[in-house]
Amino acid sequence: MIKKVLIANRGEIALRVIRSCNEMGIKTVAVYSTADKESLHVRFADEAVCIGPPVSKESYLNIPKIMAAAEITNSDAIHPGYGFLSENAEFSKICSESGIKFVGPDWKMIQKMGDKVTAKETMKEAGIPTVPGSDGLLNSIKEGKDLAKKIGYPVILKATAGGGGKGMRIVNSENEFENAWNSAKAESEASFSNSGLYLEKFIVEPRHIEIQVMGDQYGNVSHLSERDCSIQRRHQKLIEETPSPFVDDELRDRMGQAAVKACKFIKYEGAGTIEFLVDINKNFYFMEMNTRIQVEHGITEEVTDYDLIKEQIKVADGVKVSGKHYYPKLHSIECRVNAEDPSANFRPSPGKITALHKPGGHGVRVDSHIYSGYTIPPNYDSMIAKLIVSHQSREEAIVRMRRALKEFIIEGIETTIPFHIKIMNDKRFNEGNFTTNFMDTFKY
Ligand code: MV4
Repeated sequence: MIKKVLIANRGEIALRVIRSCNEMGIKTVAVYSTADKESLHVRFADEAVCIGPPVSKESYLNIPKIMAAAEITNSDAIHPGYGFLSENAEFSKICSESGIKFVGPDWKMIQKMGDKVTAKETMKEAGIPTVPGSDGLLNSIKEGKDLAKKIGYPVILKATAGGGGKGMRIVNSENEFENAWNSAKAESEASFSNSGLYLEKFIVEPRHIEIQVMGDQYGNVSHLSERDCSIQRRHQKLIEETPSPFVDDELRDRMGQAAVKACKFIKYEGAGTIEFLVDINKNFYFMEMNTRIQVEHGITEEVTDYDLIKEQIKVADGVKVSGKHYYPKLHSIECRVNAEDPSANFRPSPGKITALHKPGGHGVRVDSHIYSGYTIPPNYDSMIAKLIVSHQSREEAIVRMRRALKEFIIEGIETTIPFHIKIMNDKRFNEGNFTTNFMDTFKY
């Protein structure tokens, strides 16, 4: 039985995990860097252990320090949150070898899905649609050019170790191929110490639509419908919503069934997300699988009334998943509030919050670790709050989001709130007429 969980993370997600543990009667252990001494996750956990200096490599990414903290506090399990060590196969392996339950899939699963070529091959075997492209890694420029000619330009080169757009190049014609190849290879090597590239047909103006899944230790899998994450900037999501304005009941069932089939094929345990690219004709293609809880999980919780963190911990403890599927009963939208200045190219804006008013009222959820007087350290991700609103219809949810954004007062730093207000008033956003290219033409 899991009685004590160590949370190997910080900020809002650490707080989020603590909240579910509290409701489950599970004790919590926070770990923190010296920059986070005054953080709420430290205050609200039952115990807290300092694991090092502000720089992540020496604290939140330092596996020996975290394992030591788990040992001295007698923790039964570690929840990794998102980012940091959440998709680190080595960490998951060390946890299991130390008799500490990693809340998430085993290390082999993390490794398999972390290598994009292996993940794609596996999904192909499972019968999930994938984008036409190379069979595994490309061995030479010539092989790439020949294949691109066969498939037809534009094509896209991707890093097998990639994610987040690193090592990725769109190639519009053969004369661009060599330069794209060389820069993608160099970037992959520099970022991941792995220069392996593969090639795909480039899907023009796709939507990024992902399916939330939950699998158990016995092969049962439930899906919890989709999230539309098409509104991104430089591969950072800005706004997510569910249901997607582009997904009808028929497409939802097809994508949900594909995601479940994929998870059953790989015997997936825990919370996961299957990311799809969806083209204008409603064809969908497997893109990546995330083997962690994601930032945007909250909107799914709001529309399905399902606590994903509680279920993650239950599954880690050997509890079964029902195998039934969950469909949106409401419409939910999330705006990520970042400590960034949208009028200065989203430049980070850390510092002290001198005054704060969080919005409230019916259908408003704010997941955040900030408080009045809190100083945002410059060392970590700039997301400081997730503003989530829900309502019966998309139209009403947008109205509610505008209202909540206007109520949200954060003084002392710049935030992305004014930018979100602008999007909530944008014609194309309101029509649900957007793809991953939305930000290319959006003028703030
Ligand atoms: C694509 C694509 C179009 N066609 N693959 C971006 C990050 C990485 N996860 C994969 N990405 C893309 N892959 C094919 N075959 C377009 C993108 C893409 C994108 C995807 C989702 C959300 C935002 C994006 C922004 C630019 C490109």
